[in-house]
Amino acid sequence: MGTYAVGDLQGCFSELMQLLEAVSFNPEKDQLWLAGDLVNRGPESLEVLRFASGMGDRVRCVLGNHDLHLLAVAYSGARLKRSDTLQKVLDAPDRERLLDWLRHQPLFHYDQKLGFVMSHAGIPPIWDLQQALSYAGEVEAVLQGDAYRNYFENMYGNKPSKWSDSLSGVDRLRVITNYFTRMRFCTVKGKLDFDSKEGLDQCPKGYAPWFSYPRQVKEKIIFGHWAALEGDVDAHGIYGLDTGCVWGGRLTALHLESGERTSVNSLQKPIYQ
Ligand SMILES: [Mn+2]
Repeated sequence: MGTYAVGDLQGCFSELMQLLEAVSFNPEKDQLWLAGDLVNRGPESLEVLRFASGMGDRVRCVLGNHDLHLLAVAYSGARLKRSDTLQKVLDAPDRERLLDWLRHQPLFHYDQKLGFVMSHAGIPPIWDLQQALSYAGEVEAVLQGDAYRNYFENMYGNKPSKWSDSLSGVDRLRVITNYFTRMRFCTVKGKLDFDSKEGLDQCPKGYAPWFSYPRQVKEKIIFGHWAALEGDVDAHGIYGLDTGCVWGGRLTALHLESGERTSVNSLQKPIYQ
């Protein structure tokens, strides 16, 4: 039995099938972890959602910013952007079942036995494991409860940019969501930067990648979200798995038990050379 964690799919269903074949994935015995951003920008978001939701407990998935965007479009007044490729999901006859499955996925996954945690963007250095679990749980409870439409109406925004335990209501839920799904650079005190999406050479002054600080979570950490890193994270026990498949890069799986990585080439057109 093996556990394979795969980075941002963003609708790259064909590449996922090739990758699962490349690692000889056995759906009877193996488990597939998906680091979020299952949908959007790529061509086959609908196929990804049908596949992942049909896998039952063979799939462990965390929500990414694009997954939340899909839900916000479906459940609140959020509009599709020009670069979104979500219409097929929104028009699908099984849309309610798929969106309901997505809304019930967590922001944070912890496997005590394997000693791994996973979230889409990472974990801010200011939180320990219990805090990460508890804060993710606050958002998950709202997402899975009756007030989820209100959550999506208030989800977007960059403020507050820093955690404080005294935050409450929609501000508290928004900043927790931003840490788990949008974080790249932050300060030592956890203040988030939302301007830079590029590589480490574009780091704003006074900030650093979240994973470069001494951390309180001792488990190994899996994240996606940051394609510009190309999977290259120079921090012990931290695994960046977004290798930019939707941008013409690769789709990457990490075998958790051995640490071995396997990649397949993207079938998408490269957008930059
Ligand atoms: Mn993302």
